[in-house]
Amino acid sequence: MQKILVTGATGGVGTRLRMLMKGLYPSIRWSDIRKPDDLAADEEFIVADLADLAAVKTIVAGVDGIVHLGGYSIEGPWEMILNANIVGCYNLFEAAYRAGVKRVVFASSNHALGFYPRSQRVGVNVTVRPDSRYGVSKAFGEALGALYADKHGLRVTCLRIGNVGDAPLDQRRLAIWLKPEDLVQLIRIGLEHRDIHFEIFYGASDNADVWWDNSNARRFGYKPTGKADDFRAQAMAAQAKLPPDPIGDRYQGGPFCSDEYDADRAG
Ligand code: 15L
Repeated sequence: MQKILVTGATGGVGTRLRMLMKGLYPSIRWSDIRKPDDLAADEEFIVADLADLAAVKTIVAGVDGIVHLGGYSIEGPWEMILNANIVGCYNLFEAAYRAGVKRVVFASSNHALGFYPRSQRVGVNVTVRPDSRYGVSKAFGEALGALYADKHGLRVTCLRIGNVGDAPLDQRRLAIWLKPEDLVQLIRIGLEHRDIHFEIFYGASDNADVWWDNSNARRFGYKPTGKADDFRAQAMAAQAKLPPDPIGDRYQGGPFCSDEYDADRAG
C-alpha cells in the first residue's frame, strides 16, 4: 500500500486517525465534506461530498487502499442517511472498483446488529438486526462490500465498530469499547493482510463484558491492547447518572433501540 485514502477525516474517529496513522503509509489522502481546522501543511486533503459521484471519483484516483469512515455517524432523518450513507457508500465502492483500487476497509457499526439482546453472543455469520436507519445503512455497506469483493475481486474488510474513545463511557460501552490504537491495528490488517477477500471483524478491544465472538479478527492476527475493565469504576459511575432505559438496556444497540421504539404498542 503506497497511497491510502481515508474518508470522514474531519469526524471524531477520523481526527484521531489523522494523528495515529501519520507516517504509517508513504502517502495518505484525507477527505471529508468539510476541512478540519487544524490541517497541517504536509497533509493532503480534498473536500468531497460522498453523494456526488464525480467528487468521489476525484478522491479515489490513484490510491491503492481506502478506509471508508465517511457518512452520517448516528441516527438521522432518512434523506440524510440516504445521501451520505447509502448513495455515498455506493459511490465509494463503485468509484473504487472503476479506479482499480485494491482494498477497502469499511467502517460498519455495532448498530447493524443492535437488536440482538445483550444476553446473546454473536459472531460474524448471523443475520443483521439493525436498530436504526443508520444501522440499516451499515448493513447495506457490508452487503455492497461483499458484492464488490465477490463480483469484482476488491479486497474488503468490514469493521463492526463499537465505540471508539479514550475510555468506555458507560456500562454498554464496557462491552463495545474500542481503543483507538486497536482500531488502527484492525485497519492495518484490512489494508495489508495477504489473505483478505471479504472479512467482517468486530471493532472491540479486549473487553471482559464481551457480546461478540471476534475470533475471525484474531485469526488474522488481531491482538487488542485495550481492556475496558481497567475503566469499570468510572464507566459504572457514569452509568449511574443515566436515566433508566428498559428497552435500550435489553439490547446491544442501547439507546439506538429505544429511540422511536413502539413495538410494544403494535398489539
Ligand atoms: C456508532 O456507530 C456511532 O458512530 C457512535 O457515534 C456511537 O454512537 C457508537 O456507535 C456507539 O454505539 O456507542
